[in-house]
Amino acid sequence: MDNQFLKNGSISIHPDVLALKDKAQKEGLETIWERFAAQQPQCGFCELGLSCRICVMGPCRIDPFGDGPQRGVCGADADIMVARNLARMVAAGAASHSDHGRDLLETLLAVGEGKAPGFGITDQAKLDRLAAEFGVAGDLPPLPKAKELALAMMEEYGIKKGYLTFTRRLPAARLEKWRNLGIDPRGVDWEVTEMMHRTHMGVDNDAVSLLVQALRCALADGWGGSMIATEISDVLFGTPKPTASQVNLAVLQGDRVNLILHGHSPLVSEMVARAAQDPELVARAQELGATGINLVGLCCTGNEVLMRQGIPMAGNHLVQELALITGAVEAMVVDYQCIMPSLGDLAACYHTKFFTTSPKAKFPGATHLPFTPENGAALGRDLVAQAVENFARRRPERVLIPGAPVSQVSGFSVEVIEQALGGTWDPLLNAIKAGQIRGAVGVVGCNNPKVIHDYGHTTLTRKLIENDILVVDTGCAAVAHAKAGFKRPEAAELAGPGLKAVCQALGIPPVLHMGSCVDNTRIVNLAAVLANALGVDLDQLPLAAAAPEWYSEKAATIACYAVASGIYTVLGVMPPVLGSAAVTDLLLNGLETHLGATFAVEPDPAKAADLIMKHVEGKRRALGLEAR
Ligand code: SF4
Ligand code: MSK
Repeated sequence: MDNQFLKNGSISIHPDVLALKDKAQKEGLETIWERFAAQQPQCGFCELGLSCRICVMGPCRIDPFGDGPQRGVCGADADIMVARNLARMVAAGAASHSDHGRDLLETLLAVGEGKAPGFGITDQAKLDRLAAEFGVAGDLPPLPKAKELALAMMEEYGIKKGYLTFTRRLPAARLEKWRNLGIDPRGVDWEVTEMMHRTHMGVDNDAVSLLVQALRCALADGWGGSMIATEISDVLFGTPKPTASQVNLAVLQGDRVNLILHGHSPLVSEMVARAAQDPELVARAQELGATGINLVGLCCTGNEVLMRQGIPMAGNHLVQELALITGAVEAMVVDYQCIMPSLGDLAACYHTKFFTTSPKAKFPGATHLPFTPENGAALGRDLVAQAVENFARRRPERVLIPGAPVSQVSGFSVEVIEQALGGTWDPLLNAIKAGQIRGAVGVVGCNNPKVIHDYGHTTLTRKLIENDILVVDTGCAAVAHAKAGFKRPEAAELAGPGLKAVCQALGIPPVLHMGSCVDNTRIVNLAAVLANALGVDLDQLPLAAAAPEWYSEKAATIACYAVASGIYTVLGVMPPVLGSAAVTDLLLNGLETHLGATFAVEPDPAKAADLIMKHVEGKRRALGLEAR
């Protein structure tokens, strides 16, 4: 893999990131980039997927050049090893998202039972729609209805007879493809457990069979656990609407108490957001010399509160350590996923308090204050109060907040896009048919120190919008795009003439923010809505997905459910599969016949844009639309 950071030392396209990296160096502090360099050269067997430590007869490795061992101790060959490793990545990603979804359900259940003070039903219309979808009696009052819906959705996790309820949102042709391949997802936990079982030593030893189950497991996430997380977050906290806010490290403020919300779940962060408006706490902050309390987000918890509350976004994955290195953070509150284990040590180098709040996620150097639906409101207040009291310990001479905030508009849920179009999908479909908008692409996923920070996202997206392709985004990619200014309505000027005209007519930017990692389900939902409106399957639409800087197991799962849903997906970082020609070929070519979509891998984002544009034009041609 071509490693730009190791080649020329570039770490990021952003001056504020570079300024804080310099500060870290001057202060003798290590960040992800030093640790990444210290790991070089990374293990070649592992990079190819040719190492295995599934059992203690190993660890084993296979020599890709053929001079050394060609089988593990148990007899597993390269195909089995690579397929098992990839399948376990997908299972871990599905488990992570879906467990997040389960936490939302536990809270919805507690709300329904009157045991979660501070929480309530914010989007009653969505509760009603979901209740109807899950067969809950329509005439129940809100709280019993919430309880019954939570219980019905919990069934989606178990040994469900029949297939996951949300899959009914898809065209019949897609479900038939899944049935033919044997990948219609059953219970979420069932698919994850079966994946772990099959990859135990001596169970499923056929690479194709393993990968087919990996797709099924990913679908149980995309059309199960993750979709539950998205939908129930909307019920509890509101379906996102276009909200003006700001992005950059400079959303931290020198004269206010700064509290960062980091991770993925909205449960604690929503309670913190409410507590931060408590006049008593604001008055106490002022008594201590601050002008107020400033909440900011990071990563996907940041996306959750950005979309619903307009809380500004400090940055994405690679920025989390640098946010503490500003020296201006009174408290960082985390839940789970993508939180670096280094943060506790780093916080201790400053006055920053580092709080963990999930009973599932403890960290070194953290103060652990576990969340429950019952204690959420009180916990939110306690966290803000502790941040406020910590303001007095800040050392102004160690503070550096570089750069300036960039404005952005976020929060384009499927419901809001439909409303903006006048309650019908026709204007969007007509713009696509007329070629004003060539197609749409979800640019999603993480940062990875193997790629210059945000270079992949911004280069790819700039080229797509210049060529009249509408971009929707989530996760860390969304932060990169916002920092680049793509999420201001004025960014329509950056788009090609067709897309620019549509954006200007609707007053929207050419890059629409659809949320956090679990909210990739909004993107596949949107694809299903458009496919249903046109009476075609998803793979026939001029759509694609890309994850130019992905790093996580969850991203691998998202990519798998996107492809299995019929969406061509381009990865910017090679997954560890090159050790098996059979697995690589299956992913790049073999899925097309069965699913109408494949993976591609292209580290150069400009070339990735070319691949996507070619794909989009090919789909247009096949639909009988004008094509370039
Ligand atoms: Fe080695 Fe097989 Fe055990 Fe893997 S499962 S560690 S290849 S013996
Ligand atoms: S936070 S999974 S680095 S997008 Fe969702 Fe960002 Fe990727 Fe985590």
